[in-house]
Amino acid sequence: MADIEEARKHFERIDSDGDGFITAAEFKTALAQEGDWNVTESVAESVIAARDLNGDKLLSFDEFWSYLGK
Ligand SMILES: [Ca+2]
Ligand SMILES: [Ca+2]
Repeated sequence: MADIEEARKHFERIDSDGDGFITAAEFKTALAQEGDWNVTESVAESVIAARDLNGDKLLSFDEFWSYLGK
């Protein structure tokens, strides 16, 4: 079971400009920092799209949280 405080910290780490939404570019950068350099922008975009519930191409915390499975 996911912990919302941990999820929030993880979300904030990925959301590097702190606007409350994760873009494909931020996601790609975060994965690169974790050592996964194989993630391209188009891969990051498709990962975001798979979790993006309202179709704005951004991942809000609510969308991030529901992806984790609550
Ligand atoms: Ca952001
Ligand atoms: Ca969204």
